[in-house]
Amino acid sequence: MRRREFLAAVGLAPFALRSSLFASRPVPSPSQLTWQRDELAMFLHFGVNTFTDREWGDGREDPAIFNPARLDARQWARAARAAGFRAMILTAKHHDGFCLWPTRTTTHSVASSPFRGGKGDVVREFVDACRAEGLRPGLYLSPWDRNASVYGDSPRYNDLYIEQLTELLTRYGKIAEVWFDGANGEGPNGKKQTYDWARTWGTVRRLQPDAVMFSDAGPDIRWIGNERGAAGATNWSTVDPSVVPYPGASGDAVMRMLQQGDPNGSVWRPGETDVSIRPGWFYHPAEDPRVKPADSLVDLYFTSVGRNSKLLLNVPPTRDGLLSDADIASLTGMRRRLDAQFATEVHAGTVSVADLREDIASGQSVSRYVVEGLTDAGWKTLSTGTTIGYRKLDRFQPTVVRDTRLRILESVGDARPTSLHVY
Ligand code: FUL
Repeated sequence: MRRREFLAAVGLAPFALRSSLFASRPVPSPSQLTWQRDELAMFLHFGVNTFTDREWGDGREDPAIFNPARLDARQWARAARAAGFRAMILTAKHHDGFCLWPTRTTTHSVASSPFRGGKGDVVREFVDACRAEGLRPGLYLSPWDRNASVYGDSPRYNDLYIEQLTELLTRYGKIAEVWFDGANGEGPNGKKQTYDWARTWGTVRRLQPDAVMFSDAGPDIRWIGNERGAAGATNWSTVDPSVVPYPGASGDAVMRMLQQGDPNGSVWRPGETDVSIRPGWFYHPAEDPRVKPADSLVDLYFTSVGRNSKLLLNVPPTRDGLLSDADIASLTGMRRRLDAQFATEVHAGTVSVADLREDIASGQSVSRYVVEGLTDAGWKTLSTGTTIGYRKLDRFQPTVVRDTRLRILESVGDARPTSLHVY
């Protein structure tokens, strides 16, 4: 079908009157736009859990077990790039507290391990590999730390955490994304740790002003609300920040806000969809037969990128320090299928996928639309939906058409040019 640029012409008259009310609708920052356009980021869970075969270490692991003898971060980055990923995020520290870089804050790190004779730095190798392959590096620093003796002694642990963050954000050049979860436990003193998120976020802004920060509560990127790989079918990039006040907040309203955003939200905070290629986040040999096949990865692409989100797909390195052949085969298959799917726009013939895009640089507005195809029996509905945003991908019954069109039925604020391509 012909490429269609839809101006605010179709069925939008009532909204034109209201447009001045929405003159200050939120728009993405340049960093948020770059983040979204990357579409695919690879998550790498790696650390002592890789060697103990656990998902959550308890902090008592002996650093001597960390010995990825064949570690090659370039292999991770090459596989990511070949599969169309544009960024990677590494667990610099997970809940067990083991640091993948030689930190001054604790001896519980690679410096106490046999890796590279105690002189290794996985974070360094990771960022170097990202840069060599043209990928943007990101880091996950778990706030929950089951090794730190001062965890639970809130001000002291917060100082330590800021020191670790400062090391990560000052030693390794530009970091594109800093990833925070809300995991929160008690320290050895039996007290629950109180995090200082304002200080944490302020530190990132000061040291890496172009980085985006991810957490349930942003401030730049929000969690999508599940680890199954599915953004809401309705998914606004704007949110009401008061509904999710801090990372780890729970409840129905929180989950709804994470999944769907809010059309009248005051803040631009698009959703990131994190999911693992395997059942667990860390590598476990027993899960080798359970690597998601290429078709499932394509499905995940449709339910994340295709729902105005970004896919953060976890592919965990093995004990050797390499991505496994099975994982790479699935990634390669996914790329082949996606390339084939979107290789040739169909102008007349059999169509089964609609690719819709709003120009989000100036915000998000479409709230209801229909895609129609001209068949021998006249115009027929191919797909209907609510939000579009950066990208909406609809799969439908293969249909023979002579033409297609997009009709925007409702929008919030000014409707903007929205494109339709069919495949
Ligand atoms: C969660 C963690 O508890 C999991 O282990 C994993 O890292 C996931 C991505 O985030 O908060």
